[in-house]
Amino acid sequence: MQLNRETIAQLAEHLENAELQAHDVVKITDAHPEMDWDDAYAIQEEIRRRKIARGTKIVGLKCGLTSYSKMRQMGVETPCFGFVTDYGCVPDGGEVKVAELIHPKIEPEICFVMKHALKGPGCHIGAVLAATDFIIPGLEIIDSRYRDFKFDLKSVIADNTSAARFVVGGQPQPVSEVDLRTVGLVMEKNGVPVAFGAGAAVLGHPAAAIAMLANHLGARGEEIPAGALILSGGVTEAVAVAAGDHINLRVQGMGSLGVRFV
Ligand code: OOG
Ligand code: MG
Repeated sequence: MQLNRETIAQLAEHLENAELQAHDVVKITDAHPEMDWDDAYAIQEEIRRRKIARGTKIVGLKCGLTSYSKMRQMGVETPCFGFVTDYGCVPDGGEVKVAELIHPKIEPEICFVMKHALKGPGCHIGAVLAATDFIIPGLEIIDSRYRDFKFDLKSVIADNTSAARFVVGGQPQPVSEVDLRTVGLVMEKNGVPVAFGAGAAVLGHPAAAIAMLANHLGARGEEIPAGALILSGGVTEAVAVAAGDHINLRVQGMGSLGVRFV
């Protein structure tokens, strides 16, 4: 750790205020170039603590930057992990108010719901599949608090990996019913297909993202709890959205889900 407790608390407040007031900020590594990975996750942890203290419920975990499309789009090379909240959960077919966000983008994801807890180190896709209750399609609405969505990995980790809103829906399936590498998906914006992908875009197999999360938490003495919902990461590049847009996601053998921006 390079930053002291006061700086971590101050940066968490700064980033969370930007989220709650929907205004952008410059990336925090500009003023704190010395900050390290532990500082970045400590700031995210402090944002989480602030939310829980205010009565917010943490309803799931997320993996980010797990596909090469996303890594290339954002100019980073390593996955990152964050959390999703009760107020971020939008029902299938529901509305997202763009006035509450800065510059939202949307991306298709495969979500896992765990039957058993999972603890690294040494977690692999076999352990993930054995511990999974079911998988379900999802859409994540990301909204980096950084100006023009420009950041480095430490800044985005501190900013809870741009988490803003998410939708799960469609047809849940047991992992035995789906080839998670070849499962295809199409995301449509206002009826026009705009992004296409297959599960293998996420680290070769989306369960590999969940294994990485378990190993990341294990190194910190934590685990993925039984029952957890986990977003495994955007399969394609994220697509910018504005008021009036409607997004629909179709996932092979797993139905479809949608969301409207107002
Ligand atoms: C970081 C969040 C990435 C994903 O699924 O890759 C993410 C960002 O691109 O702003 O949620
Ligand atoms: Mg995502």
